[in-house]
Amino acid sequence: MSAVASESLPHIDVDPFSDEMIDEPYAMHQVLREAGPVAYLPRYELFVVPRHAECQAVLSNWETFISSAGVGLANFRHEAPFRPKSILLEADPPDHTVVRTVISRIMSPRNLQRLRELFEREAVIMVDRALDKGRIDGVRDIAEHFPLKVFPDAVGLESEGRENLLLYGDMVFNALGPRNALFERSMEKYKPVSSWVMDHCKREALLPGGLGHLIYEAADKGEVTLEQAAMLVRSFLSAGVDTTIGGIANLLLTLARHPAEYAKLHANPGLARQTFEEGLRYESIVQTIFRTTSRPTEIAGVSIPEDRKVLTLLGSANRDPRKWADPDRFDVERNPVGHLVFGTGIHGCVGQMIARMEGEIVLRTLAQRVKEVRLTGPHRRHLNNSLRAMHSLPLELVAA
Ligand code: OVM
Repeated sequence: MSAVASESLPHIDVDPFSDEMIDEPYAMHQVLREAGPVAYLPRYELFVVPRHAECQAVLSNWETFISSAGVGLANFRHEAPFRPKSILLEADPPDHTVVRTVISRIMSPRNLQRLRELFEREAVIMVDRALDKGRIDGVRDIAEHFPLKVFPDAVGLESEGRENLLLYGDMVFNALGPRNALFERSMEKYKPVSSWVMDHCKREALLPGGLGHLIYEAADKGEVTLEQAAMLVRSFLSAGVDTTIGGIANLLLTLARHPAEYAKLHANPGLARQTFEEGLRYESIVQTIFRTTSRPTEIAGVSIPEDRKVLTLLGSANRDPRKWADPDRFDVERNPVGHLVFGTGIHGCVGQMIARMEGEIVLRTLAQRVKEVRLTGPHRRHLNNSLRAMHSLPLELVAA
């Protein structure tokens, strides 16, 4: 190892997966960022990367920081995966490349553009209904309502039973953390609906014309096998629901807490896209993702042995003062390009275009029709090992 690889490694006794830290992680992020470019958590034998530059470097180096040993705390070289591995998320090249190419094409801007009008129509219906009510739960009436309607519609899922997807996503994202009580509880809740979820990955369950069917058409052409096609639909159902819901919920809370920023958006709905990005940076819906070292390496001069888990702390990177001026300020006029909430590199979120389209449309529709977003009581977070999610958000919407 070179001489620079002698940077000290601070040991920090903190549990990022405790209820308290999940509920309010930002003080812990600061401690970790100030401790150094890499910190060590003895309780999990885990290397943590809390700053933006190193998170980006780790996620960009798929050869050293691999995904096939799992992208959660569990190391699949030594522990059985909690479900059959995702062929997209928990894979490395060359296997990953084949399925990523297929799914990227299906999620292409041209395919997604066809969905835009449908999404816009649903957003108007939803916001007008919320305005009629006046007082709403921002989680139930907007953040959950919209993605649970438009995304399964886009995939080609029947309407009945879609709320089962919430339980699946919650379990899958909890499973990226330790086997703590949060994980166990979400697994118990998910079990009764597991056969529903797996059945709806099958071709017969999917309506023609949807993104799910396009995956099976790729199988017909021999680009993937039928088993792989079902697994890729499973990836849609794993990654595409709780994430967008939480992103929108976080943004509603943030806007309600920053009325002056909301006023800017209301005055200029063209800021919707940028505001969605800033909201994602400010409260990262995905807080944590892991890699595993395939060889001895170093990060910013800190040595890391082979076969070790490395946690990229996305929520912390997105508030790293080394990257962002005044990072704890929510600023709709900021240019937040470079935030890491979708990851980066070869595993960068393949659904980010559809997620952005959902967020932008919801936000623009609100900006056009709603003058004020007021908090009418305390919000409650939904605790999850890797998602910064919301349980309830009492709001009053004032018509423009
Ligand atoms: C998957 C998947 C992909 C991205 C995120 C995710 C844990 C799952 O392929 O199942 O959430």
